[in-house]
Amino acid sequence: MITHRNADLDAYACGVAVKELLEKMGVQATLVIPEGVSQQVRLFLSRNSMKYLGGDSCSGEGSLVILVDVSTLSQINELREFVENRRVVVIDHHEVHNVKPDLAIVDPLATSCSEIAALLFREAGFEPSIDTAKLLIGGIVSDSGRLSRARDLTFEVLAWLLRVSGVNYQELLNSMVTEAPFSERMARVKGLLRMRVYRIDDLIICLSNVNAYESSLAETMIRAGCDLALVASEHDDEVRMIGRSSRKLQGTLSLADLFNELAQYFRGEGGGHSTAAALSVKAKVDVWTLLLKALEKVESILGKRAARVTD
Ligand SMILES: [Mn+2]
Repeated sequence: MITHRNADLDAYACGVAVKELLEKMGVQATLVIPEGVSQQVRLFLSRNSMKYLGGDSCSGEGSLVILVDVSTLSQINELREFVENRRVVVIDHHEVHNVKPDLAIVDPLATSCSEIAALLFREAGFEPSIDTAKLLIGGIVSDSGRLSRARDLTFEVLAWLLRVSGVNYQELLNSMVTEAPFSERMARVKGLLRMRVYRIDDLIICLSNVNAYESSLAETMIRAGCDLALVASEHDDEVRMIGRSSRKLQGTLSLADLFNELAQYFRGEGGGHSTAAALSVKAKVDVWTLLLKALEKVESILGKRAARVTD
């Protein structure tokens, strides 16, 4: 059984659960995780005192390969060859892309691969071990955006997992809290100190610069109440800017358009989505020149002048 490389909690949980289910049914299974698990999984395992159950290479034996949470073969690196000569089962909540399985257990409406694995357990009439239940709950919670993308079946299967395992949900959630590293928190705080704020009617537009953790800062600015957060940064031979916007700007200002225009103006490369975009300029441009030019473009798109906010 193989997960995508650098498995996240959902992929790892799903892999462990399917392995356990197969073993309960009398089938031998090995879990292979290309490049090991992510930092998130390592933290989860150590906080819950769990053993890591993955390996990183396939023995030549197994006749059947199960891919869990793998949507394209490029996610499993050099194991592609191993997979190509064997019968393949796919268990996933993504629509399958370039994998041609002999059997697909794919449910794009499921929040996570873990949700599918938990449903398989329940349908097969088996109960997962406590550790596996913890992993599955963690996988569902993390891949569903803390249940914001849950469907009714998600709650049903979560309730079932909690009941059969006796896991304490609050304690489990606490074990998933992560704190940003010192350097990231410091970058955000410095970025907030340097922030220049403008308003156009009831829109709050915020500009700042940091040289690392730009998106972390931009997201912090949006959470603090900015409708538009533009963060510029200087790197070796380029200047970059990223933008994030609040829901309120949707339909009024597309960051993809704004950043395209700025890319043309500064002869850089830019683009993105309507609420998140990035620009890279390979020239010595002052970060504030870039930010204030962006503000000017925003004023012209909205057809109004921005007023600087000071205390
Ligand atoms: Mn997933």
